[in-house]
Amino acid sequence: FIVKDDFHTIDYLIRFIKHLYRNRQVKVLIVDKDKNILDLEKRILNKININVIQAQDGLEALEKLKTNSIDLILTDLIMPKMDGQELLLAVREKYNMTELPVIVLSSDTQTDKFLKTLKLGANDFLGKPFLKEELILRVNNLLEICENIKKVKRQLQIDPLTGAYNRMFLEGSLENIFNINEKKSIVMIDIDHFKKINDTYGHQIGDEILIHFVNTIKNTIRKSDLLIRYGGEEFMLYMPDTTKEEAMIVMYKIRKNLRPCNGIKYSFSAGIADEGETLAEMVKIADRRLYKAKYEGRNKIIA
Ligand code: GH3
Ligand code: MG
Ligand code: MG
Ligand code: MG
Repeated sequence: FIVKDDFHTIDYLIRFIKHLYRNRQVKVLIVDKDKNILDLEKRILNKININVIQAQDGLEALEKLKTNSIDLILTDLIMPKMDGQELLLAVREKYNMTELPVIVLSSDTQTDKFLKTLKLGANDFLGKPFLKEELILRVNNLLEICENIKKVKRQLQIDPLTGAYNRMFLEGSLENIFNINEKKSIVMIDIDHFKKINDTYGHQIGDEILIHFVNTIKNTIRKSDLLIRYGGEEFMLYMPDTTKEEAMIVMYKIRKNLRPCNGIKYSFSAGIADEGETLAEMVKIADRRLYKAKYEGRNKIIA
């Protein structure tokens, strides 16, 4: 981040930016009908360690978007087949301004069409001909801003105490991931007699147990399994491609791996479901089984 002006020359600044991208695999989709401009943009961006994918019109750009992971689009406005404005509109149907930033380039910067792109979802624009330094600085600024926003958004979905996902993740991202046609299991987990642990040892120890519990689970589950802190000492495990019999095996493994924390022994109860049409329905079924596990004396796993 640039906080004070100790970049004595613009060359020094460009070298600094180049250094920022050396190990980052950032990819920019450059779109222009003119092959010479594409090659010029490619040379400039490659020089600061940014990779490029080229396209000569909007349609080709959309094709390239399907098969490449793109961090930013730099597009001309006037092009055959599909122009920059149409490309922008198509991109904005799928990606918002921080998911996929777009810079529009044009030689006719005074036209309505060019100015309007800013309202249609272009993050920035640049007139042609441009200074290579200006292109670099604008691309870099935009990438930094979007990267920071994405970081904040990811952070908002994480429970700060335990590092598990939180309700915001559950209600936003997980509901989008949910696919009725795929096999999966949901496990509702609740620590037994947690109030008593708090009352006996204090809330700080209670907090440490929550962290210890999450770490134990995370060390046992697969990378694709998602652990969400559902409420105080209640957690939900989302296990893709898993039957409830398979989920049961994992839960027994967690129980076996659960060591005392600060010398304090504790246990959990769990309910597992692999049936239900919606996420809410699956949660309801798993919840019923969790209550049964509690009712039957705790430290039980029911599917
Ligand atoms: P059961 O076996 O029926 O689940 O009993 P329980 O005591 O675990 O359940 P109960 O719902 O009565 O109590 C849950 C407790 O969890 C009460 C609440 O103060 C505590 N708790 C919730 N969030 C936190 C937290 O972030 N830190 C700590 N230390 N305690 C928490
Ligand atoms: Mg309770
Ligand atoms: Mg409890
Ligand atoms: Mg509870």
